[in-house]
Amino acid sequence: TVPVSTIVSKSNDDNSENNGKHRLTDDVERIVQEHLQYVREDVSNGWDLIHQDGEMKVYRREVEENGIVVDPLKCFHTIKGVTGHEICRYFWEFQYRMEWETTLDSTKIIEALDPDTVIFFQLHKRVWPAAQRDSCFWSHIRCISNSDEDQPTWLVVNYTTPHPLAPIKSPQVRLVANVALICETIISEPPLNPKDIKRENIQCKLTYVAFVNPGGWVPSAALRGVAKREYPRFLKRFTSYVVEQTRNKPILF
Ligand code: H15
Repeated sequence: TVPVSTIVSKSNDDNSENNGKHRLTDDVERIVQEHLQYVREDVSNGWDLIHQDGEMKVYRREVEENGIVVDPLKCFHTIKGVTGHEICRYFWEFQYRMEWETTLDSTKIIEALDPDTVIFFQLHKRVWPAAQRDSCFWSHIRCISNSDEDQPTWLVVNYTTPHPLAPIKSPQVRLVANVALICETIISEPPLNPKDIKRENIQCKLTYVAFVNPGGWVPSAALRGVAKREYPRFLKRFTSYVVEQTRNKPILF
């Protein structure tokens, strides 16, 4: 784990005198709303099921832009014993990232915009036969309450943004991404007293969507091969990690 001192700067905007708003507030809002719409669209038309393992299903649509593979990806999974908040929290928090990420050389927070929104700079592991990539993106975590009875929906969005502390230095290539993790908590046989809910009575329904542009040409077959292997691997490893981490902890609703 890396100490909080790796945070290079707090927001330049003085959020306290600005109703908690910052320069990216409107962008964050727009992208969050787009994901909440998009998550409802089904995958019966034009999507290929590229991986299935128990409850986990990974779909993709083959799309190229100017000869560059930008295949949208949509994954569904159901995980027993954890809440949507727990899944999203472990995905968003910087301190756990290198414990479950296997595709990164490094990660750091270069700006904190508000308590729920930070800007990450990451160096990705080089994937044969492509050059190494980096990424710079805002990452936002949010809870959306649906109704008084229902459990809230939790989500995290990672969205590429430029930043003066992270200039693109050629020959370094930058990934362009729009990624969302959206989670619902299901409680089976809810006891009369919410305090009596046990981990065996909860599960998390997860949807993960990714639009990633490699930011430069990569051979199509190689990139599709990497994606087909790495996304299921990520989902399996990350969700098992959260189950392990939370097993003996109080449930975080
Ligand atoms: O979502 C994942 N990881 C987060 C947290 O590290 C970051 C991610 C992101 C990726 C790129 C840019 C910005 C943000 O949201 C899990 C990612 C799993 C990675 C699966 C491997 C993808 C392979 C295709 C990448 C293109 C590589 C080009 C050479």
